Amino acid sequence: MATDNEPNDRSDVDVDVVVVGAGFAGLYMLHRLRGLGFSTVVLEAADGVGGTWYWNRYPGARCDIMSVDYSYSFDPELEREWRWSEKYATQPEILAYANHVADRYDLRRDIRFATRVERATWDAGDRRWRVITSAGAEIACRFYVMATGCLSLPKSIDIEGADRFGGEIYYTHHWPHGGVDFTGKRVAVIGSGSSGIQSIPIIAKQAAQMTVFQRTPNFSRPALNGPTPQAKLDAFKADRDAYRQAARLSPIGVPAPVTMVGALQVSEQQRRAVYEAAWNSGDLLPTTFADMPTSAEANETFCEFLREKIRSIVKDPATAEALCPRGYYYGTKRPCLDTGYFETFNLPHVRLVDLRRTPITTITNKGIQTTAGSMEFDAIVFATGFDAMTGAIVAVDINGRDGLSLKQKWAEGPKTYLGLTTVGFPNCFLITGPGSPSVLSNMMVSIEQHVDWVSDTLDYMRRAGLETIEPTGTAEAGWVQHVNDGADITLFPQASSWYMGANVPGKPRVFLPYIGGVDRYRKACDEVVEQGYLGFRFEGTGGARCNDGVIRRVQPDVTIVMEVIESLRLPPIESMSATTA
Ligand code: NA7
Repeated sequence: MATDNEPNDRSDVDVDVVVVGAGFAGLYMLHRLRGLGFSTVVLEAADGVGGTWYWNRYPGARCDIMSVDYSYSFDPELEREWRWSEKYATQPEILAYANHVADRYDLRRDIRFATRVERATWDAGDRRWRVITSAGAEIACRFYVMATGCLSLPKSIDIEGADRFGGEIYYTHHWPHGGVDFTGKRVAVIGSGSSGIQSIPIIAKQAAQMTVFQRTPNFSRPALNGPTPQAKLDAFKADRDAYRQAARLSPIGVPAPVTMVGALQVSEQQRRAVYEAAWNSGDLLPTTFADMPTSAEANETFCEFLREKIRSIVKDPATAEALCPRGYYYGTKRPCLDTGYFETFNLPHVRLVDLRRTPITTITNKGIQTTAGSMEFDAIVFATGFDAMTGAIVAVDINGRDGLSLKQKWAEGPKTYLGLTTVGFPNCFLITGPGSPSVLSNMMVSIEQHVDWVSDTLDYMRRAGLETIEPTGTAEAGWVQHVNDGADITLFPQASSWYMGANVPGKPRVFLPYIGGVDRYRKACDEVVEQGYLGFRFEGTGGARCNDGVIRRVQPDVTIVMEVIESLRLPPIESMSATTA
């Protein structure tokens, strides 16, 4: 890893763009903006690049989208020179890739490391953002880009007594760089999401005793990690461009067959064959049946198949039953891929505590107390998740036009146009923000699409002499409605998931990502541009204009129905009256 990361630069500067975050989104954003000749500063809280892959160093951390897919596509040379060693790369390998990219494109010189953004304020007079960093610097910029990731702000530990524990405490999202040796220790892990499911089998191999505190059981299937499947490599090598394009035009950002067949349209035998193939695919998002996200009855057939698998693996029937997910439908909470997760519960030194039956009452100096009694531990690992999608954005004190605070604006749930912009915050962009496919897709594909859209927009504005861009209220309201309508025809809103904000006490229950698919979403973003930036208002020295409109619906055949409500061409700024300002 490079060591020339410059921490805490205190100098005040004035640049075209400030980007917050040096994860995969921030790195590519910087690369694109530099290529277009925009002066750019990236502000990063960590002392290295990689974002989520910098922080989440827990044992077993790896991606669960195949690495061939979970990598940049913007430069064929980069693709040619980088070889992933496994189908699902480990966190160290993904972090090495992020560092390779930072070095290869000489990105570090524009990144201020160990620098947290504390406040960003729109200065309407100057038409610039003023960004205050933890180092005390003020950076002025025309455009402000939040590339802060969807799962980057950890959820506060909401368990009584957590600060009383006298033993070792670890958080999967903030793991010690030197690793942890659990040999001979009595270890508790709280949480059975992806981080828990990936780390528990590995920690269990070291620990003398291991106790898993599970609130909600999760659906998980074997990752079957190993070399990248030859068929995938062949398809990729045969025609790289076609492969990448297929990913961009797929529902989830990974080339995969799409089915129109419903689970209840086929015989039980045929259904089982599809489910067995899914189980043996080692693929997070295998193609099963078209009605899986929308039909409770169809979805339940897969849920029961997966429960049967758990029962067939876990020897103790009571433990197996406690591990069986119930009360929500497959996919409506983020499913997992694992390596020996359920098998771990067959080990004699591993036990499961079902918090639905015996909730934690408090954490004590020596361990954890549930309604069933107290247990003592040497170490507690918190794998309790994130304030997803909005947490990291509103953690920064962002103030837009007329002093409007983003946190206040989003108090009842995020409101965006395309998940990219929000009314009241001119020249502010969100990479993979709420209301975009983001976490329901291969993040790399969604990141590249957003970064390209923002870069192209900034380039267009410069050429057209436009200084500010902001969505209209009509466009934003229409998009929010469209995002909600999409979610409401699925089973997703029924689950208490982080997609719904339900994991964070007090967070409004709103479906956060866009469920219409990467393909339709891309089409919508492209159409917005083709229709003269439908739903955006621009101002600049050359005048102001607004093509107000709304995306009415995105049809299944990927046509977008858009309606232009009114097209306004406003006079140059110098002569603009209060009604047009
Ligand atoms: P997740 O998926 O949000 O999992 C967090 C887990 O911690 C989940 O099982 C939670 O149960 C559990 N949790 C959270 N708070 C508590 C309390 N107070 N008591 C007991 N259990 C609790 O986060 P991950 O880090 O595992 O994964 C995040 C994403 O990263 C993952 O989806 C992939 O996209 C990669 P709950 O389900 O809320 O009942």
